[in-house]
Amino acid sequence: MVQNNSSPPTRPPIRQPKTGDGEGATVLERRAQKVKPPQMYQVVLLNDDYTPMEFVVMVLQEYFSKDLETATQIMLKVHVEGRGVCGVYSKDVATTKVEQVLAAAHKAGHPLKCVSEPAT
Ligand code: TYC
Repeated sequence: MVQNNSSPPTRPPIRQPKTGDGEGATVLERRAQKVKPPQMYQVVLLNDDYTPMEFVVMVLQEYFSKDLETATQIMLKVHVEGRGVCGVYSKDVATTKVEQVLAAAHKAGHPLKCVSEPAT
């Protein structure tokens, strides 16, 4: 089972003992919410000198649902700057995307590298 970082956000109401004023009253304790949003992961493509630009554009379209123009922009950014973010996902989805990209690149005989890392 997947572990979450959540704990019950509130305590159950506390029943006062049946003595004195407020007999049987229900007291609700005010507590701050402790549930944090899950850490998200960005999938990053890395530049190399051999993978064809067309293959990288195809990867961005197929595995990251980018249109041709956006895919081309991201590919060129990676080509010029060395790395570029393809998308931000939950940890499991980001891991799967990396595996899919590496498998497709390996199958096609390209050295394309792709990693996931915590986003912010
Ligand atoms: N630098 C590669 C070339 O000139 C193109 C390329 C772009 C490779 C992005 C990888 O993630 C990459 N053919």
